[in-house]
Amino acid sequence: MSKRFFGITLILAVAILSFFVVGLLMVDSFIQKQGIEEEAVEIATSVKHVKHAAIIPLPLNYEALPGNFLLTDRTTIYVSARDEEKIAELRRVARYLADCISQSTGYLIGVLDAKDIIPKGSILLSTYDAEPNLGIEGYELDVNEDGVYLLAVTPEGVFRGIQTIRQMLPPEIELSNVSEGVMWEIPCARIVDWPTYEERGMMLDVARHFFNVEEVKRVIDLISRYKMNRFHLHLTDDQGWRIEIKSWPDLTTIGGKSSVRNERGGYFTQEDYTEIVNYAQERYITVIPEIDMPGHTNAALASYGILNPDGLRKPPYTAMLVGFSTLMPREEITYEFIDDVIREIAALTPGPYIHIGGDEAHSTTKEDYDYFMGRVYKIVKSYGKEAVGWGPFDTVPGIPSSAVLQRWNKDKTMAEEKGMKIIVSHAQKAYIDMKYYKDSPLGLTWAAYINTKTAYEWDPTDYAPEQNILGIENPLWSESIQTIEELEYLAFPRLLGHAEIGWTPKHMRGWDDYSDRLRAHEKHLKYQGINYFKDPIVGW
Ligand code: TNX
Repeated sequence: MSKRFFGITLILAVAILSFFVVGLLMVDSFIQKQGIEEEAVEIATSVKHVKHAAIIPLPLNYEALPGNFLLTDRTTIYVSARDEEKIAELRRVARYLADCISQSTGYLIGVLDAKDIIPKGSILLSTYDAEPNLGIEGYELDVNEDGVYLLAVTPEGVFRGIQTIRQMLPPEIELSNVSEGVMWEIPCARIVDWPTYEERGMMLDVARHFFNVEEVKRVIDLISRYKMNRFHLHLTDDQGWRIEIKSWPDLTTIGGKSSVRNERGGYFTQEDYTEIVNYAQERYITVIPEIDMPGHTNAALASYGILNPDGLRKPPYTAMLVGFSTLMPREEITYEFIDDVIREIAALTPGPYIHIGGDEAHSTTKEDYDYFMGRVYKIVKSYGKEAVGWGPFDTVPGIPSSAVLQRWNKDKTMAEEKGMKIIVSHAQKAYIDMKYYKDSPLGLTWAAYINTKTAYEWDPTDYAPEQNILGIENPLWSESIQTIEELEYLAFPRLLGHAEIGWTPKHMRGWDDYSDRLRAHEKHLKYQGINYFKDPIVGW
């Protein structure tokens, strides 16, 4: 073989080899590229693009605009207000939003005071120059591609607006751990929103079965998500006394032990109660404590013999039927006792109300009932609070127009005549301790079966004249529930409908639209870890 031939062969061989190598590399890179593309397709399909927001309660004005705001790890929350006090409060509210965002996005969101112009991609929370007609809880929310601007008259209004923002984000925002691969978009929109009724609340009965501080905090947190602003704690009943009264310690050492079927007793120390009140206050929720009297008092009568006609303690009561017990309306010791209880509770309660019960006092004559409620009313006033009571407390001559009636049935009433304010809690619609359907595993049935649609399709004006209505409240009595999961099963999703009835004007509400939004909101419920009832009527 000549040298030359060998040279050519070598060149050819190298050329062929290189051709193969390059070819192989190309194929490989093609495969790799395809892999990347496949991956990209995968990411793209897992990326959540929010097209429209399903907000509950429905905002008063919602104008959808093209585009999205994208939340990133560079997003900062700015606050601005006229005075230092409001700025400090807004910083706290901003921190709350930042924490909500951080836990699911993994972004460390900073909070800064706004100076002049804020950078693109930021969120601004401001009480600067808001329209006064937004009221205490109203807000204006502008979302565009450059930023999110939330404006309100008060930090409370900003807090309510933040709940709207959270619902506009992808549902993964609700998760308590970091979620990868989500585009944290908020659809561009302009919202101007405020509530129809001043009070929108929930009542939790901790007397029939006890719920502890952590569980109660969770409930408060959940109701705040739907812009509720009142939390009524039913603290005492025949089956249990749940609030420490330092001057009458046996109320909790004895009365705190029992519960329905003795399944779950317990009580709040005054420190516990204060922790609950503060937690609620941070969410702009007013706690309304209830001491139910003169009936529903067996737990007190079981704690102190001195409150009974024969001087002997009653046995604890663990069954469910009520209406048999009564404090002694004509004995001064009763009022000394009540004075102590109301004084201690009033001192722990920053809100303006104390609920004094007054329902189902079947063992008290009407004359005694009137005398009793009139005196208790004066005690409440003497500690600077206003009284709320269940019907028929409004029929008592000594109850003036400034007191508030909580109306739960259609019994004869004097509230309208007196010009009293009314909280509407009609048992056949608003009692979320009722079963959804005949075969529901939890709940009572005496008032009605209330499915999600029935719970939604009513209006406060069906039960009281518009000018008297202060708001609405959902009582959750706890005879049939003992755990937070059971509590959530009865409360959700019905509570969302009530939140909307209290917030959104009647003419804007309709089941078809609401159930569409509820379906779209389902993942938000799921990712909040709520044990909601998958009511078939919603179309789930
Ligand atoms: C009625 S309505 C009650 C409560 C019960 C509830 C059960 C009213 C003010 N009182 O004592 O727990 O029904 O649904």
